[in-house]
Amino acid sequence: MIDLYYWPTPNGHKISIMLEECGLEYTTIPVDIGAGDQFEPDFLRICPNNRIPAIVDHETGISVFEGGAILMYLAEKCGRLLPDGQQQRFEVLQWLFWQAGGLGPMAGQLSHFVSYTRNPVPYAQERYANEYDRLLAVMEVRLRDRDYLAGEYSIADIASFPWIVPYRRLGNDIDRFKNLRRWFDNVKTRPAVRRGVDLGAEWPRNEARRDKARAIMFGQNADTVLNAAKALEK
Ligand SMILES: N[C@@H](CCC(=O)N[C@@H](CS)C(=O)NCC(=O)O)C(=O)O
Repeated sequence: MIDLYYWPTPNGHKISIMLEECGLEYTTIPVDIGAGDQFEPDFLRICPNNRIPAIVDHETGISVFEGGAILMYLAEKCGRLLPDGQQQRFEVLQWLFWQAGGLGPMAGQLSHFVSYTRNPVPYAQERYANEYDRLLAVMEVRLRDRDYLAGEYSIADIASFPWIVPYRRLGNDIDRFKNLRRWFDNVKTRPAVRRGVDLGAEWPRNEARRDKARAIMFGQNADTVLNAAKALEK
């Protein structure tokens, strides 16, 4: 049995989708990031980065944080969505790391400056909007002659999909990108993807707009981490 430490956000969806694709049994443990659950000692022992998602696999005793690492772990566990052959494996891994180091962080910052900042910063908004736009075009070109990022459907597609979902809110329009649109529609209609995205959809979703949540999520610095670590020592 796997424990999934989760909140219904794009990074959370990567793992709920993956668990559904693999058909693995799991228990969902909500980590309300707007209420500060990411600083609870039990969670920090698993994820010192105070960010969801994380998993604990009770069969092996292994815990993993960081979406990309969790996807690799689960793919190895279920023997699917990350091929064994070296060339195909690195086709997938390069796009997985592209998502983790590019699409995810850029879309995340864009989301912050579009939806959460109280003081609009046009330079920041434009900078991240342009970068998100550029990354969508990278996908568009890549998908010209293949159905999925690494040829076959893989953890690279699962990692990328949740950050394309909010394209409208992020001020983009993927109808401009015919191949990306086709890919998006194909991934979106997979039953496991639907189930993964639906997990916790009915939970409160506007946490970052509430004052308390804003202070918790957007007021973090080194002291936040050092103080939380002190509490762990007790
Ligand atoms: N690089 C991490 C990013 C995880 C992440 O940013 N998670 C957000 C939710 S989408 C979070 O837990 N935020 C809590 C906070 O900001 O305190 C991953 O891919 O797992």
